[in-house]
Amino acid sequence: MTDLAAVKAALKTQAVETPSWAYGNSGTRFKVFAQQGVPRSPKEKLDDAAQVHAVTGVAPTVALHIPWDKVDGPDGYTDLAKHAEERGLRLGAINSNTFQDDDYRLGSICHPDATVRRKAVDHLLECVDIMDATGSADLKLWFADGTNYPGQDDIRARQDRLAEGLAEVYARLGEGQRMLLEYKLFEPSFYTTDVPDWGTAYAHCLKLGPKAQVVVDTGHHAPGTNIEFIVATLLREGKLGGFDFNSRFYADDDLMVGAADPFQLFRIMYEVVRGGGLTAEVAFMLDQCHNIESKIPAIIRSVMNVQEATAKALLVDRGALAQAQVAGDVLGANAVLMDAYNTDVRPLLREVRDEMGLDPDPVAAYARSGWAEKIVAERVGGQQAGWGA
Ligand code: AOS
Ligand code: ZN
Ligand code: ZN
Repeated sequence: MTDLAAVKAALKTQAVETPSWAYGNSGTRFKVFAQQGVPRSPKEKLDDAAQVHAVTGVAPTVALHIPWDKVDGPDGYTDLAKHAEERGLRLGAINSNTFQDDDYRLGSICHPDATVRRKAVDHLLECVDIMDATGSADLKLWFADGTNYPGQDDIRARQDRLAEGLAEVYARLGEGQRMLLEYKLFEPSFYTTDVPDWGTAYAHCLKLGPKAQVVVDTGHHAPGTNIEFIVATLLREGKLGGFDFNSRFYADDDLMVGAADPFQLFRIMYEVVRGGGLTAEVAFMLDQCHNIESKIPAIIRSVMNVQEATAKALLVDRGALAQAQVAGDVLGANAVLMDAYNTDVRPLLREVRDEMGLDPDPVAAYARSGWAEKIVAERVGGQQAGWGA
């Protein structure tokens, strides 16, 4: 039997972090379809994120991306953090960018030229300075580094440069700060990627120390990869720092989490629950781009999709499951898991929201709020996010 009160309590405390770049215009390399009313500044991105938190109650932090969210002045970032706080938000992970400058054609911290490596590491160190100012706990690192052709560069030397650069940044981390290393199978490099998989990320994080952990972006694996196994393993080793949630049909599609494969999301969340990962130490971040759909409603829907998968995972009758597993009852064990997955948790989540003093239907609450009309009327010349530029 599952304890419904405990399930509800867990759902009320789960926090999903939304990415600043999802609020701006983004697209593919073919076309960016500009939407009206999108934010013109980092502060306006936070204003939109506050709407998502207001209707869901579980999206209190926002990930920033530097330089897309760069602000000027000595107090720029403390001021931004204050803006967030005034709206009931906090600033979340600081995402670095070592992929947009011409200098990075052959890589950033793995580049063969030490001058370029210096520039990349300096940027990462600057991101830690920003974390000090914003109160952010996490530095999220994703490297586009890699090669396109066999022989182009020395695979092992690139790993050495990576280790050296990461170590310098790791040494700069303060108390309560972490480094979250994200892996990605391919793109933009197509022959080798310097952090292509969880094993490489894990090996570097293990060497670096306890403040270095791995990020699992759900769109960064080969088709058919058993992501929940990776999650279970990383949690077991104390190395799961967080998720970049999104959905994929083909590659790094960055579609709404839970849209393409809600069953996979459930299986992932079950391993999170099973591994005790439903705590503040695992960051549940979204990493998505909303290219053709309305952005704020899509982000609200994504947060709800994470909640639904979490609710189902929490509903798994762990006692009955363990019994069936020990008895070797293959079909029985599978049935326990499927029973939870096939439960319609929407009434439960409506109850949870009602108990939190929220509208049980966040999408409808947002539509009624008038925010969408307000931003279209007030914001002219909205900003493009970095993606799809
Ligand atoms: C890139 O493919 C990665 O998913 C990154 O996590 C992310 O989208 C980017 O760094 C935005 O900050
Ligand atoms: Zn990502
Ligand atoms: Zn990605």
